[in-house]
Amino acid sequence: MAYQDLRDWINTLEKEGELSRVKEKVDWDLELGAVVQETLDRRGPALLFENVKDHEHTIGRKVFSNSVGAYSRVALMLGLPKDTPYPDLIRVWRERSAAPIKPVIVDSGPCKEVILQGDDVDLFQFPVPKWHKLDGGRYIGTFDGVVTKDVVGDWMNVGLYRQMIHDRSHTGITIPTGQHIWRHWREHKGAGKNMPVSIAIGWDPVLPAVACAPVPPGVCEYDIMGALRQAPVELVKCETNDLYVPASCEIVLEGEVSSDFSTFRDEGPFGEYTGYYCSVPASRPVFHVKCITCRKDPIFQGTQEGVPINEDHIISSVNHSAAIWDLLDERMTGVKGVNVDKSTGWANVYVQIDNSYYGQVHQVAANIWSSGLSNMIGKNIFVVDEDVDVYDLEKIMWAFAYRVRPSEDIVKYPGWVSYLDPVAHPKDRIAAAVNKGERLLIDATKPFDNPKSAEWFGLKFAPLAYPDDETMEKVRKHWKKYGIGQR
Ligand SMILES: Cc1cc2nc3c(=O)[nH]c(=O)nc-3n(C[C@H](O)[C@H](O)[C@H](O)COP(=O)(O)O)c2cc1C
Ligand SMILES: [Mn+2]
Repeated sequence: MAYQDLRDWINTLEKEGELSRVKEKVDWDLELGAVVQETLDRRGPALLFENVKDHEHTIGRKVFSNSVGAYSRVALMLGLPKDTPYPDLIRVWRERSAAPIKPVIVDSGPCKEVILQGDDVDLFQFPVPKWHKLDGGRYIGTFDGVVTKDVVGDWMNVGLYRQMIHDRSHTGITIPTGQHIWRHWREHKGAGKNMPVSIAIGWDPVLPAVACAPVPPGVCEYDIMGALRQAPVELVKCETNDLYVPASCEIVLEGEVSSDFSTFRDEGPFGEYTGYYCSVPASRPVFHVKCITCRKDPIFQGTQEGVPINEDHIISSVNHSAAIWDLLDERMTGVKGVNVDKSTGWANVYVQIDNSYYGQVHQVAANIWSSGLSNMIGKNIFVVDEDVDVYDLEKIMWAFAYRVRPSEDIVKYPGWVSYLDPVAHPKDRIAAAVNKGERLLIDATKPFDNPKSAEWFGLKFAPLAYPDDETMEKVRKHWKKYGIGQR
């Protein structure tokens, strides 16, 4: 059964032993971010901060974070047993998102319990953390859904784009080239219009999980959220624009982004998913908040980005692996597993193939690098055989150690890397959404064209020094009789 709202999700986490309530007073200014970081580093639970300094009497008093920072919680998000393995999460994500479920519109909902307009609009009514010391300000948009439409109004998009508070009613927002919000913004600019924007914070955990997922252009993320939760999203119309948000979400910010460059203000820097500060403060678009609606005693949700492995790396390893696998299946055959690596902030992608035709390895890299997804994903691509567990980094290193002949199997590809990748020095910055840099294909499969060798028992590659299947099968079947333990 789908989660009704953030509170339903928090209750479930608590029942499952996946939540800690922090009753101690915590400062929004750096302390809260550090507590979240330490919890992430300890692979700890989701956190509900109930007592945030300076916010004892504001409209919003609580902060929720580390929602899906463990695969056990991603499994719960999908209504699966907590111990569902990571590869199964990817499989379920792919299967469900292939059958979108359209949202339904309802008349009203809890997100309208409190409505602030005009001079009452005040973003400081919410306990928004300053996450890291070098951040340019308090970041209100870190794990939410930013809703926009194209000019015609046919395509509603929900993406996760960071926002920094400038003042009571303005945030700085990033609209990088190529992102779907950028397409909408460019259309509005072309039509000489400001772009309406609404931001939904705190709902079923699928909201940020899908907002940060690579959903194809033209597809509304609410349809995919419906598919993942196996129930349509109930949407309500915003007060001041034609955008729609989940009726039971905690907080909604409504307003618009101007297309006039003279309205831009400095935004950033911000600790990024690569684990570094790579975006300098720059003149960026401004979101003018004209109306805030929220629930009574709303819970603000956010996340700590930065050095992996954080919540965003966990959830995106699932949704990015699903997207890359979909892309490869569309373009080639024989892909058996995809792992967009959480520990490298998705720079490394490990792909398992059946190694059934010459060129297959190179096609993996060419297909990923030819896609726009490669701006952030897959700087380094490792391809392995079916006998190497693509979800086990130690096995990948073993394949790298013994199946790679550097001059043939390591291919350098010149081109671009994410503009958030510190391999590009600021002096060499090209400004746009990407930077100059090199990519790497590491072919860690058994060489395809080896002749058979008598020394290798008539095989093309040295046989594995591992007990034969038949004996292992027998031993496993009768494991208990050895009295060694259950594993
Ligand atoms: C915590 C977090 C913050 C993010 N911030 C930004 C951002 O500021 N700008 C951006 O372009 N993408 C950001 N992303 C990545 C986008 O959410 C992702 O590219 C998504 O696919 C964008 O939606 P779209 O495909 O509809 O454009 C962020 C992702 C996460 C998990
Ligand atoms: Mn989109």
